[in-house]
Amino acid sequence: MYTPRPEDKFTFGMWTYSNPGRDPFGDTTRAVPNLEFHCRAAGKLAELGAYGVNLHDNDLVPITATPAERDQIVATYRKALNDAGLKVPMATTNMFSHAVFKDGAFTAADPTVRAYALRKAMEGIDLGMELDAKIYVFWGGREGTEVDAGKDLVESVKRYRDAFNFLIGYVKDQGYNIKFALEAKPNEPRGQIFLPTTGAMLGFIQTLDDPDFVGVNPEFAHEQMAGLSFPHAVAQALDAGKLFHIDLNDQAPGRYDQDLRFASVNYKDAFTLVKLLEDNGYSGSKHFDAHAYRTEDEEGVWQFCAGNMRNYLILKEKVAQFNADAEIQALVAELQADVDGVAGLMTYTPDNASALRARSFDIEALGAKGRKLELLDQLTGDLLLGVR
Ligand code: DIG
Ligand code: MN
Ligand code: MN
Repeated sequence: MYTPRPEDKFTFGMWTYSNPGRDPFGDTTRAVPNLEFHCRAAGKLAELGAYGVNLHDNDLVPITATPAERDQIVATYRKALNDAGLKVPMATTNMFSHAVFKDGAFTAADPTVRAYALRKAMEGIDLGMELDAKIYVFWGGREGTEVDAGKDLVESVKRYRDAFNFLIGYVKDQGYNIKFALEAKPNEPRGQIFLPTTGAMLGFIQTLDDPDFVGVNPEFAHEQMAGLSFPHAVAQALDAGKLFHIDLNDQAPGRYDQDLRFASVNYKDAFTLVKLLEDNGYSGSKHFDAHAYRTEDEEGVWQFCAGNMRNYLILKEKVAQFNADAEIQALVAELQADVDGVAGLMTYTPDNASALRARSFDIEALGAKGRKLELLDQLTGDLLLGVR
């Protein structure tokens, strides 16, 4: 039971399983990763049942590498992936580690930094294509401010848009089969990060020259950091046909970005999220953008990787149980029932408008009707806690 298989499409970023445990108050607690470790890790992840590995350009190729060194590294890693049978479904550019990006990349006030960011993104996209990635994520970790007076806030949105319009043009001219997914975060590492939520990203995408080319990559921790509901953000992305990728993890409210193991904190939100993905036939990667506790050794890291996938599969079974539970389903149906036959009146036609204006509503009776949500929530909790 709960054994992950490649067809589950579970993926891990190279930066997740190889996180060396450094934090703002302490040094590494695990080995700093090198190419040999990543090649070995490919086999280990395949053994655990993962489908693929995602990467930033510099997770694999150091920013200082020569073209010859780059080609050698890519060839070595491709062999390890092929031997392990792992895919690279998603790639992305690191535009947040090097000091050059300390005040942003696409929205940096310095135009030379913006120009360099475009070149680096084109090279990152080339690398992603070489590894047969289908989704290219953009997380603007440094795109923001501590001092709002330092940037024209409207011009910054325009610069962001110009960058994506440029890179979409590049991808089309190259004939690449890849789509973009934008990942929001409200803050950290910047005091304020531009386009802070998935909702903001969905609005921004509509201002691009080719909105169909771009979707979103919502992350559980990032919506929760903003005090928002991750399932609600994902539901809006699904409705818009824009859920191109997803970063799964967990997060305690009101904390820095903890990137905890999926469903290790918010079981009910994680259940709701898995129900959304499964009920709506989400077929993309289920990417765990998380890392093991700083306390763990390498064995603990593999237990962390296995735990992410195990938790998803346990909740997937709970969703099937919820959907098959006669009492729960009867209650859910009852709560949505169109007892007065008004559903057909709520698509605009002049007749429907007249019918609604002519109709009498007993709002006192409507307001007095119990919604049975205590019962539904208890039944759901019973199911999640394994007593139903
Ligand atoms: C952080 O949540 C970001 C970076 O790790 C990466 O750019 C992106 C891809 O999952 N998530
Ligand atoms: Mn995160
Ligand atoms: Mn992420």
